[in-house]
Amino acid sequence: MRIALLNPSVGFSDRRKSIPIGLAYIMAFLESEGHPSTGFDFGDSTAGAAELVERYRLWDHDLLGMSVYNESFGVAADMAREIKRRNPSCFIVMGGPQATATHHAIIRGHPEIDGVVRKEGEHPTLELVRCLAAGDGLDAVPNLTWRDGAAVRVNRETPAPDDLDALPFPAAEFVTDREYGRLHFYDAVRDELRPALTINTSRSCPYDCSFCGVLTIGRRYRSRSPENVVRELEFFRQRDGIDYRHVYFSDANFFVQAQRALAMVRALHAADDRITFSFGTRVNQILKARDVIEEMRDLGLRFIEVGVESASPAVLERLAKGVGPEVNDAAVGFLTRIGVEIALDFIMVDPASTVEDLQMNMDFIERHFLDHYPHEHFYTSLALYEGTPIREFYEERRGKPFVSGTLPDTAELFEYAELRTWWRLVQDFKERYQGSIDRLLAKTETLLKHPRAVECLTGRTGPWEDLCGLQLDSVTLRHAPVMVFRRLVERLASGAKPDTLEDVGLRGFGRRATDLDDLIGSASAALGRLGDRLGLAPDELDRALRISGAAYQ
Ligand code: B12
Ligand code: SF4
Repeated sequence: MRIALLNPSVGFSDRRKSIPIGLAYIMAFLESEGHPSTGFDFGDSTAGAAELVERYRLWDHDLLGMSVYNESFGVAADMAREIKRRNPSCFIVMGGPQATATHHAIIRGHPEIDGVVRKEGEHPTLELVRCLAAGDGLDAVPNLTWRDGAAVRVNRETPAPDDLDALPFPAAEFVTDREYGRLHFYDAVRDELRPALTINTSRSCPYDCSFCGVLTIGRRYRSRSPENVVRELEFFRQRDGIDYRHVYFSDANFFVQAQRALAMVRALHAADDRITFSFGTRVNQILKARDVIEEMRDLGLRFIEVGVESASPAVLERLAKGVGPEVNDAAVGFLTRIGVEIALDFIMVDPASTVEDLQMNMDFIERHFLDHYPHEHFYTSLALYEGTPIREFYEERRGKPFVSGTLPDTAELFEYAELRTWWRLVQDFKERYQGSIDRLLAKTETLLKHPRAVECLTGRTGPWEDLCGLQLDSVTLRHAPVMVFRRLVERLASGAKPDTLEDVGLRGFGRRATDLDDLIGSASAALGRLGDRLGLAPDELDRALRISGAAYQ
């Protein structure tokens, strides 16, 4: 049987690119049961559905499974239609968080899709393969929702696997149309770029955050053993011939049980004491086990992706975080004090946010010095994933449902005019300036680390004063977004109605108090001049940036 598993495009490139882990698990499981498959990862492809179907002969399979995010459902359905047009007998099945949440509606409304496997996919997909290969009916396939004539059939559910150690490691290769380089981690502590691996050590999460798509996949938290996780690292090191030195734990919530998490990293450290690692978790858990976090730091913990989400009590309540802003402050303060980096999960605005909520968020970001880089959290908004309580909350509030299969457009959801202005102007800033600021900061950082620049700076020789000037300008550029957004939020709070960024104020930046456009222009010119004076080839900075890309993103 010709089987393919595919990750459709979400329409943009995710910089922290790893293989689609869920699909890799299913592929490895099928393989271990004698059913090899081909993987396709078009997660950040910009090519059209028909083009990809044709170029990779996606129609030429007996079974094609797609992993569907809310963001990718539309593209996935387009691909399914195209595949069916070319080969009506290809069985198309969807899985993943979005498909699980909307299984019934998909089968009812999309004749091009034959089935949806709800929740965890390994065992149900194997049963599906067996039934299709044997020409049996589909009644016996657990977790499958499928079309039986005019009826939608929702098969019984099988419990998700308890023993995660029994699953084969997610070893699968993916064909992709946009080559993504190997995953890296830039270790600022040792100023070193390290080959990195993503490992998932547990499934689900026992919390109830109202916006979280993880919960649609199942609520039962389960964990792997530390030994099994260490074996996975060794397995991939051997398979790839790469000395992976950083582990990104991709668990929805790695720190649910502090002692479990500690056992995991102690085992990794015992296997290789050069290993560093990072994970995501909640603020209350960090505070409950500060001693464990400190021990983990000593064992190589470099950063935690912290689910702060908001600094407003009202928004935190809507998001059902179960913590107040003071807990966020305490956790972030603690991590900063002990020297563990923070990757902030932050939702700057949700549809019912007010200017006061915005002010609290801006205060939080500035209070903890999280305003300089990356600037992503200024641009985030709540995504209303299907199957989540917060989506239902806003449907009730509006008195009508959102269109199934789509994410509502943020710009159209705001309940207050000030927030609509905020969103419009912040997006305008992003479009006009953020790309140039990112590129300039990355290049400046690369230039200032170049041995010839370091020599000038430390010896006060050559163009060292100009290098210092560039350094100062880059500090201003780092803070430019927060300066503009602070001005914006204050103007909105005072009742003003700025129409453009110019009304907000794009003047008075840096040592020469220039316009933002002038500052960007003069810093770029200085960068070029300094490159010449240091004798760097014109593309040397671009090359260095490409190599160390992960470090500055
Ligand atoms: C790590 C992670 C990432 C990583 C790596 C993801 C990857 N490539 O696998 C990165 C950072 C790249 C990432 C990116 C994104 N992510 Co993400 N991610 C996660 C996270 C935290 C863990 C994923 C993981 O390791 N899962 C473990 C595996 C074993 O589980 P699984 O992926 O769910 O797969 C199982 C089932 O879902 C099912 N299944 C999945 N696909 C299929 C397909 C078929 C055919 C079948 C039968 C079954 C099946 O079977 C799998 C095995 O049991 C999850 C939350 C979570 N815990 O799932 C969010 C999560 C999946 N991500 C989410 C989102 C939205 C995204 C982005 C769109 C974010 C964005 N807006 O930028 C991008 C899209 C990536 C892309 N281009 O493909 C949402 C999805 C919500 C939704 N309803 O759509 C989640 C649920 C988090 C959330 N916000 O609530 N993500
Ligand atoms: S703690 Fe994280 S994974 Fe758990 S429910 Fe909340 S957002 Fe989801």
